[in-house]
Amino acid sequence: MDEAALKEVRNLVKQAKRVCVLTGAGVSAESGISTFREAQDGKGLWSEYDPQQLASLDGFLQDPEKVWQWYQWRREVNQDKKPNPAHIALALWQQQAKASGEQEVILVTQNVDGLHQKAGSDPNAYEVIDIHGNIWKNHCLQCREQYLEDVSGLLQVPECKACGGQVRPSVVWFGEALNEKKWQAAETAAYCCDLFLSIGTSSQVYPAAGLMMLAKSQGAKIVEINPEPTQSSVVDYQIQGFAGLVLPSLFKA
Ligand code: BJW
Ligand code: ZN
Repeated sequence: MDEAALKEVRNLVKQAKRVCVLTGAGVSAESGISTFREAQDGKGLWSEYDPQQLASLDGFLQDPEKVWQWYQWRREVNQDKKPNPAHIALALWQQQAKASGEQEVILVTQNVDGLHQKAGSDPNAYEVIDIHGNIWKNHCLQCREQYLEDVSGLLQVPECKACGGQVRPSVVWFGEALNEKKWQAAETAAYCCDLFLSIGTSSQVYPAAGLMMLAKSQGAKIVEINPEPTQSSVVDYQIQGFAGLVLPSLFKA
């Protein structure tokens, strides 16, 4: 870890008034959840399938059962996973910032695993904005009604109670628009912040990857935390390391 950069970022963290944190799959890697790119590189079960094809409306329409079972398998693998020191450090930071009233820390996550929420980041207060949805929820493809039945172990696509349509996981697939309210809140957080932290994301998937540029255009300082830094030209401070190690050390007094 670059101690000099860490020291400078520690100061930025102390001084910032409005912070926007964007997290990606790398933040959950230390909880044992494989990242999207790892899955794409063929690690683990289902490796013969392309996640980019499975995580799409076309993929679902072509073979709903296959896509449904892929999500059921991921839910099963992820059900016992727990927040790691990165999730916990961020939740504590948010809580302390709120209590002090001196900082606003808004967390925008691309992760659908719900681990930020489990760590205590509060979705009701819009302190965590899950722009790609939540893998633990389902809704009807046709009428969008939420499906509240327990689906554990179910290998067939359930039918909507209201209209008989096909039930799908409440995540945002490729080619689908993000929830407008959530996306607006995320854009506002990026636009208004003076410090933007990009943690554990490859910054390849839009529109999330554009938030960093939006923050930069308004003069925010940009910090990236990733063991494999991206080549983004807008980053001011790159901290090469694992989120679960870097974040707790960032908030040390
Ligand atoms: C660590 C670590 C450790 C490891 N600590 N770090 C502009 C240009 C080009 C294309 C587009 C564009 N705008 C839109 C598009 C198309 C598309 C897109 O971006 N495609 C790209 C592939 C090019 N975007 C969309 O389709 C979006 N929709 C859209 O734009 O709609 C327009 C529209 C408007 C109006 C009407 C209709 C349509 C939707 C995107 C939805 C993304 N969904 C997914 C799946 C969610 C459900 C599921 O999980 O199954 O979200 S895709 C997948 O990628 C998932 C992730 O949230 C997302 C981002 O991935 P992330 O988090 O960055 O993970 P990785 O794996 O890529 O990276 C992990 C990183 O962690 C690595 O860098 C590691 O080094 C690091 N790491 N260990 C810290 N311990
Ligand atoms: Zn329905």
